[in-house]
Parts: sequence; structure tokens; C-alpha cells
Amino acid sequence: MSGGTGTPKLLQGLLSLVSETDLSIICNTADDYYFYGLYISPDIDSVLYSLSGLLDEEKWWGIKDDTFNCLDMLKKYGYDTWFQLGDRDLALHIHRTRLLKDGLLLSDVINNISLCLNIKARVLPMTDQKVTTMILTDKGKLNFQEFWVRENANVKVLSIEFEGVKTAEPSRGVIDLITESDVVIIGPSNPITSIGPILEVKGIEKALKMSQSLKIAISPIIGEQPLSGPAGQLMKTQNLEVSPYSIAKIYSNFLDVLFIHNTDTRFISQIEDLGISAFPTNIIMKNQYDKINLAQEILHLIEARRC
Ligand code: GDP
Ligand code: FO1
Repeated sequence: MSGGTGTPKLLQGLLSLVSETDLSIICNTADDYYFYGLYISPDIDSVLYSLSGLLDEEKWWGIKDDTFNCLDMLKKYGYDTWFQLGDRDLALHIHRTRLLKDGLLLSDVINNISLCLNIKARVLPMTDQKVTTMILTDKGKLNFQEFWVRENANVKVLSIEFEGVKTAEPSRGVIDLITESDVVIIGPSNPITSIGPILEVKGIEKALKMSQSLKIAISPIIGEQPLSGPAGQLMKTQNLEVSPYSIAKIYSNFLDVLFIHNTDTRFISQIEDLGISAFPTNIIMKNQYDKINLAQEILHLIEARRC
């Protein structure tokens, strides 16, 4: 299960060790947004670009070495350009928006893009219906992109809501995937705005709880802070302490194992009191070596649990 930064890093490590066809990724779509009339799906795109080797790995969104000529021209015509769509990235947005207008489901659009980009892993949106993260702030109600990109998270967050989630059905195959997979990995992603919406889609958390699969998460929190993004700020607004223990608590309904950073062993006993095994190792993925190492540790643990 994936957001758009932490989990795609891990995916790159896993891809070096397992067959791409053995991987299925359920992506958050609550960050999705219309800009210039184009349908933007940031977490899905980071996963697709990551799997196809196109991703800009400095920003963790968009295409590497992309240019922004179209945006520069749009600026001359008076358009807002706070949301940066690169020239090559625009092609995906034009294509997706057109297919959606033709009546295809988001899942079908992703399958089409995967085929075009020669992606062999299965990439699924959490739902084909519209779910939108809305953040109530001192500057009004903002969707995730307005909060994170336009306002740079420089607002006081009052509450968070996933509009549409109560009636959203999981996309085709999501529940079967959770119940039939050997292992479900909750990647190191924002527990509030990336994994949170996925778990709230009808039946997903229940399926995780009922599934016989081994359920592993990797903490996106090291010590008392995330490595990037607004996870810490948003956890605090939910009155959650920012720690790997909190991550364990959020997933305690279904989780078997939590990977934590090797400097966070002080949290082990608290985590294990929740009935979750804590596994300390290096979970900071700065380069391909770190990504492969973490993926290897996860695969070793899976192997050990099988015996
Ligand atoms: P977003 O959709 O762009 O917000 O990305 P995600 O939700 O997938 O990831 C954001 C989270 O990933 C943040 O909370 C980070 O702390 C975490 N993260 C980023 N890089 C790493 C890493 O190398 N290791 C771990 N453990 N977490 C990471
Ligand atoms: N993040 C930014 O911080 N600034 C941007 O201009 C920006 C553009 C953008 C375009 C396409 C895309 O798929 C993602 C983009 N992101 C940008 C990332 C995105 O805002 C967030 O990081 C995700 O929604 C969180 O997963």
C-alpha cells in the first residue's frame, strides 16, 4: 500500500530482488486533483514513474530532467503556476484525462498507462470513485495540494476529512489481493493522508484484519519526526504522538510486524505490548544500496516467518 514518496523508494529495492509480476501496489488517490482541467493523481504517478524508471528521484514526483516550457507560457497568459506540471509529465495528464472523459474507470486508465510504459507490476487505485482529502485550516478548507504545495503547509490545521470515502468501494481486485496475497506491506508512507484514506475505503481495513497474510509495515517516522512531508504536523493535529509507537498503534488492528529504525529500539517494548513484533534495522533509504538492503531484510523476515 503506497503513497507517493516513501513506498516508491522501497518498491525500487524490492524490484531488484523479486519479479515485478509478483508485486501489486494499492495506491492512495485522495490527493488527486484537477489542475488546468487535467486529472492529477500524484501517488499513482510516483509509483508508475518509479516502476518505469522515469521518476525524478530528487523531488519524488514528476519525470527526471523534465522541462517546464508549457508552464512558462501559461504564466504569460495569466495562469496560476504554483502546481508544477513538467512538459513530459503533461503528456500523461492529457492522456489520462482524455481516457477518463471517454468513460474509462481510473483502474482501466492505469492499466493502459502501465501497458504503454511496460510496467509489469499491478498498480491499483484504492477506489475508482472520487475521494478527496480536505484539510480544514485557519485559511479555510483546502484540498491536499492547496495545503501542501500552494500554502507550503504553512497553516494551522484544525481537522482532516476524506470527502467521499464513506461511499467509496474498493477498486476491482483490491479486497481479493489483500486476502489472497502471502504478504501485505504497508510502505513507509504518511499514515494520515496516504495510508489513512486507503484504510478508510469500505472493507479494506476489515480485509486486512481477516486476511491470513503476513502484514508488515515500515515506519515513516524515525525518532520523533518523519523524513519528509507533513506526517508529523498532521499526526499532532490528530492528537497522536509522533513516534514509531504511534505508527504501530494506528495499524494495531491488523499489523504483525513493524520495521523501525535501528536508533529507535527504545520503542520496542511498547510496540510489542500491542502484539506487534518490532524489527529494528536501517529503514532510511538514501540510495539504491539502502533500498535493496531494506527490501532484503523484509524478504528475510518473510522467509523466517514461513519456516
Ligand atoms: P507522499 O504521498 O508524497 O506524502 O508520500 P508518502 O506518503 O509515500 O511518504 C511520505 C512519508 O514517507 C513521510 O512520512 C516520510 O517520513 C516517509 N519516508 C520518506 N522517505 C523515507 C525513507 O527513506 N524511509 C522511511 N522509513 N520513510 C521514508
Ligand atoms: N509537489 C510539490 O511540492 N510542488 C509541485 O509543484 C508538485 C507538482 C506535482 C505535479 C504532478 C504530480 O504528480 C505531483 C506533484 N507534486 C508536487 C507532488 C504532490 O503534491 C505531493 O507530494 C503528493 O500529493 C503527496 O503524495
